[in-house]
Amino acid sequence: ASKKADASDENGMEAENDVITIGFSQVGAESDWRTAHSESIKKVFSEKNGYELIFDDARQKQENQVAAIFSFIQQEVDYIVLAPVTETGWDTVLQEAKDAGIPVIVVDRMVKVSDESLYTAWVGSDFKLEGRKACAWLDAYAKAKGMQEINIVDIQGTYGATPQIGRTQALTEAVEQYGWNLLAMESGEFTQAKGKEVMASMLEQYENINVVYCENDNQAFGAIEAIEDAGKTVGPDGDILVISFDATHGGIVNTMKGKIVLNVECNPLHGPRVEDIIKKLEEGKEVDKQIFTEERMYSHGADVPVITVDGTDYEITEVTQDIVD
Ligand code: GZL
Ligand code: ZN
Repeated sequence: ASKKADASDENGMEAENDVITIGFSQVGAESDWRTAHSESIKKVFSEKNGYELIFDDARQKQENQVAAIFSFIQQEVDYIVLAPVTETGWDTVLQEAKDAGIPVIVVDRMVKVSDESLYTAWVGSDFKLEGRKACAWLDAYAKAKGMQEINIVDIQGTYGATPQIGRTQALTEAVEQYGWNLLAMESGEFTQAKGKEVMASMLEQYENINVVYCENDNQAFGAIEAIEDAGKTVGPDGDILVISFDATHGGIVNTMKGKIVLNVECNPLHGPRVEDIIKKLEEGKEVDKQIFTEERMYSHGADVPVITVDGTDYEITEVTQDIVD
């Protein structure tokens, strides 16, 4: 435990079960998904649960995350939890944590390091599978609705973030496989404002867009605003179909309304999984290096109730009012 957390009980004895101090370096607060993610960690690592959480919001800048981790090392925290903004550039600071004997648990996006022992475990999603599920659904949906052609644009997430890499790769492979027209790809940095800006510029360049692949809900919210500002409509009976990821509350509400036709869940509730890892480490037990979270799909309407990716079936839940409540 860090020095200041080494509180001793009233008669001066060393408190037998020390508070466990966690340094958490969070990407930022760029999206609703990120807010839910932070809440999940804060809820689990509360004082009443026997933890001291030091939370740092890096405002999507890697240098702020590196500084936070160095500070956690100085404070001699027991564990470091890192939600890396992008995959590369972590070797030096993670080597410092390793030299200080502080286990690092990576959550959400992945780190690309020269030595895998620089982190103890990773909890997150299979982002490429998320993208492949979305594309398999779109192919089935287009066939069910008799769509003659797919003229699609990709509003990408933060370049170099694992979800951006995975979701984009799934789309580019699907474009080849299904013969779609990929008109443009550009990053909306996972934010609503940038997503709106990117959508508006794409609409100026292409008048035949009929599908927008948004790599998170906040970008989808921005894209919907831009599409409607341009006098076009979204939805199954509109000009443009919007596909999104995260399945946040706002994303689900928009899916119920049909403004989003498919929403692929990206589960933000990593708190319990991280606590499970820390408890095992405290007991000196082995932990899995990678833990993937289970994720569902939500659609407007029930045109495509199930899809298959790599021989596995994935059911799609139609969003009706009772799902939203
Ligand atoms: C995915 C996460 C992404 C979300 C976005 O696990 O890294 O970052 O999809 C968030 O909403 O900004
Ligand atoms: Zn409808």
